[in-house]
Amino acid sequence: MRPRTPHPRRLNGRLATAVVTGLLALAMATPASSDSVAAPDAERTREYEVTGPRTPTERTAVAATGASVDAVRHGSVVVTADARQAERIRRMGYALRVLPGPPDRRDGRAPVPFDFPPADAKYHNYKEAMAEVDADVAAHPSIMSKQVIGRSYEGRDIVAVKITNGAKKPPGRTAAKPEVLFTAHQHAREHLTVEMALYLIKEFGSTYGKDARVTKMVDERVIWVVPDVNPDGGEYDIATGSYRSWRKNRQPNAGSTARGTDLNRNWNYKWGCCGGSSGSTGSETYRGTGPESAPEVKVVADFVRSRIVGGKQRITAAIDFHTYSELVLWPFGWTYDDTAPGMTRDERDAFAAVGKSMAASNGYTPEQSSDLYITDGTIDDWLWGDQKIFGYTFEMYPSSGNGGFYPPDEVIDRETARNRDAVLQLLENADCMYRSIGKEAQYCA
Ligand code: 0X9
Ligand code: CA
Ligand code: ZN
Repeated sequence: MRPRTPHPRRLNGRLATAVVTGLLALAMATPASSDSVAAPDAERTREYEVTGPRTPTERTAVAATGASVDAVRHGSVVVTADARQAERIRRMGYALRVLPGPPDRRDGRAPVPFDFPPADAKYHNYKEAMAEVDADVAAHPSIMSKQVIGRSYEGRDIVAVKITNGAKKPPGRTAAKPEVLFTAHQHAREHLTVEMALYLIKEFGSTYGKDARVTKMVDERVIWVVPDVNPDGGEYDIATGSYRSWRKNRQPNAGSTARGTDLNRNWNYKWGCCGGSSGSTGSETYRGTGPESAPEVKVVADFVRSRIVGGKQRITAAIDFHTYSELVLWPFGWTYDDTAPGMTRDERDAFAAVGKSMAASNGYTPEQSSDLYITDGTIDDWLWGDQKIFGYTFEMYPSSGNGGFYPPDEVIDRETARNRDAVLQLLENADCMYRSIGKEAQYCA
């Protein structure tokens, strides 16, 4: 595949392409720094196993160093941390063990700029993902359409695929169809989530009219899939042919050489409230200068708000896909409490009932997100707290272990299909989430 331009908004046309190709060739010669400025050593992050923390409070304290908590086990966690964050964790009295870096899947072959290494060729880079979306939409025009809902910091299209049969109405319903949102790839290195979104689009397209459950949901719901919330981060992560374990977007930060905002700390609900994000630009969980300061978050939040029609939010339920740990998570992340202002007992129980039922089908572990550690400014807290959308976070394969962000492409088919039933369950519940706790009459009459 030809090298693609990393900054489509600012560089257009043939001359620019030639310039960029030249720059890329230079960058490839020094794989550690495909940016014009190399990241200082202090900003280099590694994955560590941290032995000791065993409670949510202890894990939240580890996260408060600015490291990202990548996996939670009994009595230990896996973190991504720079040298300073690692030292702070060490001073808390915990033992750190450096884990091997991302796997080398180049198979001894020359890297192709902005593409997955040969052994992982089944993963879709941004251009391939967009081509796949276009092909699916073109193959099923009566039930699918694509919208460009905005652009990333570097100018890449952020797209939403709408899946519904507009000619069909749910039986006995006069109200508009309930809408359900699936988002993927807030975190750059979590490439399996893009495959999850592409699987859903392909599956709904190819089994409509053949599979009864799919057909009913395409007829009676409006399904939205945003397959790539963080295209700049994703492309940066694969740009040199060696995975970079990048998490954030690629927005520069004023007065700092460290780039990027953690998109899943930038949503406008209790932003930065509770020690579940960082105000330091170098942190893996940097929350940005203000809520929705990351263009990618603003684009998706504006899209969600655009689904308020006649004063009513049409989206009732959502899943935001992440990796890894095999978890089904529900809000809130900002508090350890099960219920809080903005979450009644019945609401929490409906979240938990549908969450546990979905987890029973995919074998993930269901829990409130703060059972892991405190987070603030996450999408699921915003979806519920601000929009009253039943928003879940799925942490996909693998369950734990190093290299968790880079499973080989051989697992894509199995691990995306694994969530088919859970996704259908959420769609089937989306007209009345309270049916799951036997309170349909009370809430959904
Ligand atoms: O920290 C995160 O954003 C998620 N984990 S990840 O390894 N994919 O970065 C977990 C978020 C859990 N909290 C909420 N969903 N609120
Ligand atoms: Ca492979
Ligand atoms: Zn994530």
